[in-house]
Amino acid sequence: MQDLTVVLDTAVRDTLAYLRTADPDAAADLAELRRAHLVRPSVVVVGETKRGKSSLINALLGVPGLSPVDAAVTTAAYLDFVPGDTFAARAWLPDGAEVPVDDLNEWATGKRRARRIEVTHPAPLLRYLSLLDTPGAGGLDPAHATIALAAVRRATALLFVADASAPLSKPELDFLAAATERVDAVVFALTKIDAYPQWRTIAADNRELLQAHAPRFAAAPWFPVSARLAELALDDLPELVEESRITPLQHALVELAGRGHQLRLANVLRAARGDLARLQDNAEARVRAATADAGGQAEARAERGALAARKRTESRQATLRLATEIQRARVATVGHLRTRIGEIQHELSEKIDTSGTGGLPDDVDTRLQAIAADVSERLEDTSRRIAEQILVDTDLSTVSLRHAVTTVPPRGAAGDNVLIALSAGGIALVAGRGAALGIAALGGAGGLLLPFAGIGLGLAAGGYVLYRRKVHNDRRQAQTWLRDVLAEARAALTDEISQRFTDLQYSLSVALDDTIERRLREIDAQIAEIDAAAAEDAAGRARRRAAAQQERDAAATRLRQADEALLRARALTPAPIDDDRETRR
Ligand SMILES: Nc1nc2c(ncn2[C@@H]2O[C@H](COP(=O)(O)OP(=O)(O)OP(=O)(O)O)[C@@H](O)[C@H]2O)c(=O)[nH]1
Ligand SMILES: [Mg+2]
Repeated sequence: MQDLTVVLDTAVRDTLAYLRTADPDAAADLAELRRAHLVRPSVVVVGETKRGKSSLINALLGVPGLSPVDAAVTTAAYLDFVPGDTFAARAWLPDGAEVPVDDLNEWATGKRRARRIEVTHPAPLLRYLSLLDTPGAGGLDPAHATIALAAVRRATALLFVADASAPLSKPELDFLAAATERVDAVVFALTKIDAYPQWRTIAADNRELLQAHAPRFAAAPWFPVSARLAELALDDLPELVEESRITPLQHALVELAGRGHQLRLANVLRAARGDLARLQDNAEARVRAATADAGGQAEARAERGALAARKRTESRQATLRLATEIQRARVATVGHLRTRIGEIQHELSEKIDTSGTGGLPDDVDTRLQAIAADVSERLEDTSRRIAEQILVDTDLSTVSLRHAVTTVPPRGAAGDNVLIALSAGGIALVAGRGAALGIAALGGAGGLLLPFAGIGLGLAAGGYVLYRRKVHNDRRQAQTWLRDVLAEARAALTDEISQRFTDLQYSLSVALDDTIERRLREIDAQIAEIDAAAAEDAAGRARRRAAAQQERDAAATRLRQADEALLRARALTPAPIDDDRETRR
């Protein structure tokens, strides 16, 4: 059987070649989409504190001590390991500023506070994927888990780290369940096997626990590893490499990264599918126009005219409905924010009364981060829902929607940008670094691209407030401080939310107008075709018919090829987002 990557690659190339003559605009957009889809896969390393996440990352990269490991101090920031010629690091501060990092240890362990740290390194594994080290989740403060989950949503795959000291705990299982709602591919690592000779029993226990609590992963492979042995091997005991068992895990991750590439190629094809179907339909209509007798032609013309009139009315209705939906969603989201801030206020106010003001700014900061992550997620879901609904309502889901919204600049370089990519074939999120670059890189695409930024900016504003104002030890003054800080943060976040909805409404209405306009032009062209055919003699009509038939067949061939490749992609890879729409066709 031919390799799936080759099948997909060939289908994408053939489709592009065909579209270059049949519809140059669509071809240009798809070519952009393919380029932008060369975005690298990212594996997010998650697990409870002290399970050995940072040590494992160092072992995988072959660089002891790269991600700071300390028995006493916890990883406190998100560390994003990306490829680069040399080792370098930079941090994003709570107020959004970007600074070079000289002492990674200080930053990573929270002595200096950063939202995110990007570390470039020439380690070979990073050529295939980037790795994100996260602060331990689960068991901890629930706010921490929310923030970790927000990072997880952006992942191509998860590397779930547990250690061999004990079977999976309840918080670990809960976190896994929440994390994998969004991410399909999970690789499990069982660390510290050098220290726990009974690790095989633990691995068996874990499999049973998964069978009971997360059956989807009952058969998932566990990779037993020892970062300690890997480090010794690098020192001067190379014979320990095998015993460290790091290599199989490295290979598995590279394989997974390769699969990400296939999935993305499939997404390009899925976007192209809408264009191919449209071209086939148009050619078919021209065949009919050249075939019909005089009576049939008059009928067809009347039908087309009525369709054009209906489209115009629908366009106005869709714009209205869009405005209503957006308004409703805005009110709901701001209401949700108010409730969440109220909860924090209540919780922390009680904490001041019972245990004083120690650590208050950190508490507020962590909770605001959690809220920002939560609200960002809501915003994304809402945007997708509205976009989908508008498309289905206006019967545009069958029309290739294409509009690049390049007017909105990427915000907050902190990597929390998301693109919502809508195409006739489905809806997907393009997230993280890729999206930040993608907004500029994707001049257009085989679908609608909605730039969407997380609300990191409002969050930064919240953080900034914290740094500007000093909290007092006096409890009454601390209560006032808490109220003021939360009020300011709420105002900043409310602004952000409103801005996002304004952006969304603008993007969607421009895209709607554009799509309907294009559809109307196509209908006009078809009416002109009917008129031209009517004016010709029988021989002329036959020629027209033959030409149209040839075009239709060419489109049909490409469509078949795309569908076959997509079918195979489905059989061999975990089901990507929104597959059922295609099956229904
Ligand atoms: N014996 C042994 N100890 C390990 C191994 N991997 C990590 N450790 C130890 O486990 C402790 C925690 O390791 P980290 O890598 O910091 O764990 P982490 O999950 O990143 O911890 P947090 O960032 O605090 O959540 C450290 O003391 C490590 O030395 C291993 O393979 N074998
Ligand atoms: Mg760590």
